[in-house]
Amino acid sequence: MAAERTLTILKPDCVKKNLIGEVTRRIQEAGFKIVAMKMVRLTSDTAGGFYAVHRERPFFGELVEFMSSGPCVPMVLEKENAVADFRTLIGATNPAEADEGTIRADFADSVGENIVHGSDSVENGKIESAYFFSESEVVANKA
Ligand code: YYY
Ligand code: MG
Repeated sequence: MAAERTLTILKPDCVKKNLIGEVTRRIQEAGFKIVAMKMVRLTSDTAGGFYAVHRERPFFGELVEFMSSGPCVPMVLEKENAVADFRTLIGATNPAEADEGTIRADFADSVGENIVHGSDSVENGKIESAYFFSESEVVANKA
């Protein structure tokens, strides 16, 4: 059976701080295989569509503005228990509450600008991966 997959986005703050390499290194060191990856600049519409579930939340406008403020790097990651293990690797949404040594605790400035996205369920991981990648862009990585 194929290992579980999750969708991450290295957010615009991660790219601006030149942390693509360091965050990707941590992801790979934790055992995740990258099976799709690209750099994109989201528009307000594509950022808003991705976070549509948060449409009614007070932070939605700022979130859309931030996510479309510069390029970002979505990736599909594969690993056993990928969804939960990735959430553990990145830490809590608010970096002030994130466990020591997590990506958000180490690099994020605020709850709004928190370096990385991680899917919250296997089902949402599939939906979010399809938001960025066609089937032919997701490759087997058996290295
Ligand atoms: O899944 P995760 O990113 O950890 O948090 P969500 O609750 O799904 O919120 C998505 C996104 O929205 C979060 O990464 C930053 C932003 N946000 C915010 O700006 N302020 C909040 N109080 C909650 C979330
Ligand atoms: Mg979420």
